[in-house]
Amino acid sequence: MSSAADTIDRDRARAARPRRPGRLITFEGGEGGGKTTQLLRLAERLKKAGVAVIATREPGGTPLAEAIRKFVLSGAARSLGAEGEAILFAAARADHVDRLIRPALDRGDWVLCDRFTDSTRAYQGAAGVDPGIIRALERVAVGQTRPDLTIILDLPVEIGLSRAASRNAGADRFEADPADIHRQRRAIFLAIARQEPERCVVVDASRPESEVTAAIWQAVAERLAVRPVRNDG
Ligand code: Z5A
Repeated sequence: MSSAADTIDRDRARAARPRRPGRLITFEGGEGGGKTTQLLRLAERLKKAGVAVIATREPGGTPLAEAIRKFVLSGAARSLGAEGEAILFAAARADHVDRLIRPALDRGDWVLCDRFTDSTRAYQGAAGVDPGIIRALERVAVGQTRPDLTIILDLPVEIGLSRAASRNAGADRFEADPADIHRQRRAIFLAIARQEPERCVVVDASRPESEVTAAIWQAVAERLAVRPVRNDG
């Protein structure tokens, strides 16, 4: 069990961020955009370029956060309401950042994360959670550990849902929502990209996989100054 002193140390670590040597790249967007596929491709490419890479996901990435993932995606937390689910996503994220992401960045690793804070803004935001609550939860969960680059994989909702359906046995808690909610989430992701262009790059994910991979590599190489070792898409 962690002590009060451990908690205070973690709070201090969140508040006072030294310039960290690693990089945090997040993949965001609606269902079926290819986040997992493209994250793994980028991880391989970066490894070939000599970068130490950690691939992870949200909700999840640590045993506690994976347990929260199972609970929330099963729909078991639905009766808590959208605010309650937002709190659970934030709790999972705090553990993920404290135990995996921040230590990796401090070592100088590059962390590639499948969904992060923008998913709470889009999914819980579209479900009606007040933006002030979302921002407060974000501060508590991540402190100063913010993405260096966010790739938003954008595509029409219908294409994304049909891709996700072809991959899954059944829709989870969020995939099963009406198309209108999916459209609102897409609009929020695009609004985030407009508001934070220095952090976000929107990639047209309706294109073939290799074209999407090439667009992502171009964004990473340009914005984070990685030199490609090979250029095989
Ligand atoms: N959630 C939330 O509400 N709040 C939060 O704060 C967070 C999350 C962090 C996590 O689900 C759920 O939690 C998520 C939001 C919510 N909602 N849902 N559902 P998840 O992690 O289990 O699933 P996901 O993130 O939604 O994954 P996905 O959208 O289903 O898939 P994807 O990772 O974007 O795509 P993929 O698995 O790489 O590809 C899907 C299929 O499409 C697969 O068969 C691929 O081979 C195919 N594919 C990929 N790219 C292409 C291209 N370019 N062309 C054709 N086919 C392709």
